Amino acid sequence: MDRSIEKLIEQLWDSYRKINPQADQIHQLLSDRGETIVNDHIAFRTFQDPRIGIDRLAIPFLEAGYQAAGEYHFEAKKLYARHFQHIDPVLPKVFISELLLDEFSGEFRDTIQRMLDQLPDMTSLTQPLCTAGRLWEVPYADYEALSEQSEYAAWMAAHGYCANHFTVFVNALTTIDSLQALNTLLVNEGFALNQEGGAIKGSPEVYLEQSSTIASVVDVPFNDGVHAVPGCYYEFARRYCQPDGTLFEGFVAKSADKIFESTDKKLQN
Ligand code: OOG
Ligand code: NI
Repeated sequence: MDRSIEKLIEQLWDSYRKINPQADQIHQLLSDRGETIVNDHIAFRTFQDPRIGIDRLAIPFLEAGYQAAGEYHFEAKKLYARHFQHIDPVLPKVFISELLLDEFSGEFRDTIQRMLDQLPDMTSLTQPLCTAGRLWEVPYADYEALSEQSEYAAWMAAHGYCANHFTVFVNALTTIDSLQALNTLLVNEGFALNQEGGAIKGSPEVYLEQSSTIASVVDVPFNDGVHAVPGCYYEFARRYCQPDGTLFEGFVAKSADKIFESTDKKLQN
């Protein structure tokens, strides 16, 4: 197998754990029980633009042999997403979404445009886009204005390119036999879960159950100083076999719609 993809994933994990302390804490909690954590998927966010869209973010994964699989539409949130998977089951799936800029107008669109105008010449970018961090400067007032119409846009404005979340593959746990049991353990240990639409999104009938923490708050530099905003979260997924006996490898739009809200300000206490 191409080792550079494993290096990239390690690098993404290293940056992610630095801004989401929940990741290490949950790993510790599970490894203290003797568990080995398997990562189900990694997620990235972006804006729909030829320079930085899904196709661009997917490049290192496609080069490593990943293939495009499902696609998902989120009308109310004005998002489109695709997932990519590799025949080597050791490699996590990759879920990439993009904000449909054409569906916005006026001040909102102008604010995003001011960020995109600062993009470097993307052909000169020496690292994969998914590790590039934030490629623009932004005033906190713009972050706040964006969040009124799209929490996703505000999150992108603040953080740019990094893994938005990693995901524990619950099927691979040996001491915890359901997502409900894992959720109970996490809540008892003091982790706050995203309760939008119920802590567990999905069901065995759609072959996927998911839950997630509420994003950790991080200090982010804006033009006018540092502000604390929601950063990254941790997700937990349990997959079920389909009638043909194969494990469901896709995502469920109705559930994903609520998982996106793990970074919403409204969930912060
Ligand atoms: C992605 C939310 C959806 C899933 O597994 O359904 C998702 C995001 O928050 O960027 O990760
Ligand atoms: Ni996810």
